[in-house]
Amino acid sequence: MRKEKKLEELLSWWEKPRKIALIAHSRPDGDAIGSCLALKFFLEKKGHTADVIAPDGFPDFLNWMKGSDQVFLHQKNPKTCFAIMANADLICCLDFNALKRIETLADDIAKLHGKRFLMIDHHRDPDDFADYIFWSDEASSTCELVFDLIQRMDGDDLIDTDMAALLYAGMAMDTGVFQYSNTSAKVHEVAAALMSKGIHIEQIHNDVYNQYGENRLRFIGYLLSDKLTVLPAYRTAYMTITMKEAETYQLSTGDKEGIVNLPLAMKDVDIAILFTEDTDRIKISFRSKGDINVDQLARTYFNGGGHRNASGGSTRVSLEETVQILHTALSTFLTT
Ligand SMILES: [Mn+2]
Repeated sequence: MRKEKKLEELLSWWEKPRKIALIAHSRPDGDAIGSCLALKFFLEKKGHTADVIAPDGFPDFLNWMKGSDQVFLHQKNPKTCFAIMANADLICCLDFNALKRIETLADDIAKLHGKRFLMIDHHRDPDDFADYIFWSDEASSTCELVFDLIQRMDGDDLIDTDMAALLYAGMAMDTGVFQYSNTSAKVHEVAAALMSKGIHIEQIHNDVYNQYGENRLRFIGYLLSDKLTVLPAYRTAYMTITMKEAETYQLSTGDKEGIVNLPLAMKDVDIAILFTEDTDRIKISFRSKGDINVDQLARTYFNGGGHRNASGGSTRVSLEETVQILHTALSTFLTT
C-alpha cells in the first residue's frame, strides 16, 4: 500500500528556502540515520537549512556516515534540539509513523504550535499526525523513499557519492543486505543507480558489518550455547539477554545488532525472537520467514509493530513474565 498526502503542495512550498528539522526514531538504525542525513544534504543543496535530530544515540557502526557528527541528540542537548524544532518551518519524521516512537522528544513536539509535519516512512499502520505524507509499506526502507522523493523533484543529479553511500547503506541494512522479502526488483534498480554515483560497496559493508570487537563474538557464542530456547511445536526460537550479561560482555548499543536473526538459520524455525532487558522495560525483536506475520504478533501482544517479517515491541513486566506472555501468545497466534 502507498499513501501520499499533499505531496505536490509540499514540493511547491519548499521551492523557497526553508528551515527544516529532520527527526529519526529512538535508538536509530542505519535506515533512519542514513535517510535523515541524505535528505539533509539534498535539502541543503536546494538552498534550505536542514538539521538532523535523533532522540538518543546510535551505534558506533554508523559513525562512518558522512554528517553523523552533525546529528543533534535530544538526550544530550534537549535545549538545542527544542530550539531547532521551534525555529523550523517544517519537521520531517523519517522512518517512523507514530510519535510514540520518539519517546520524550514527542513531549517537546507537543509544546510546539502551528508546525508543519512531513512523514516519510515504510512501517505498517501509520498514525495520522502529519500534514504531508510520503508512505509505502511496499518500500524496502525509508532510504528508498527518500531516493523516490528526490527523483520526484528531478534531483538525481544532486545525489553525490556521500549521499549515495548513505542511501545505499540504509537500504542494504533494512533488507538484510538484499535478502529479505522486501528486496524488490526496484531495490536493485535503486542500488544500481546509487552505485553509478561512485560508491564503494565493499568499504560500506566493512564499515557496517565488520567493526565488532572480540567481546561480541564471544557473547554470541555464549548466547547460542546457553541461552537459546527452541520451541519445535511453534517453529519458534528465542534468546534472552539480561542487563547483567550485557554488562559482563561489555556490550555497546550496536553489539546486539543482527543477533535476533541467528535462529532463523535453522530449517525448522520460522520465528526468531530476542528479549533484551533494559532499565525500565523488556525490549523485544521479532523476525520471521515467509508469510508469518510478526507485525501482528508484536502489535497484538507486545505494544509494538513494524513489518511482516521484522518487528519490535516492549513490555513493562519482568523478563520471565514477558517470556510467559510469548508462550501464551504463540499458542493463540499460531492456531488462529
Ligand atoms: Mn526503516
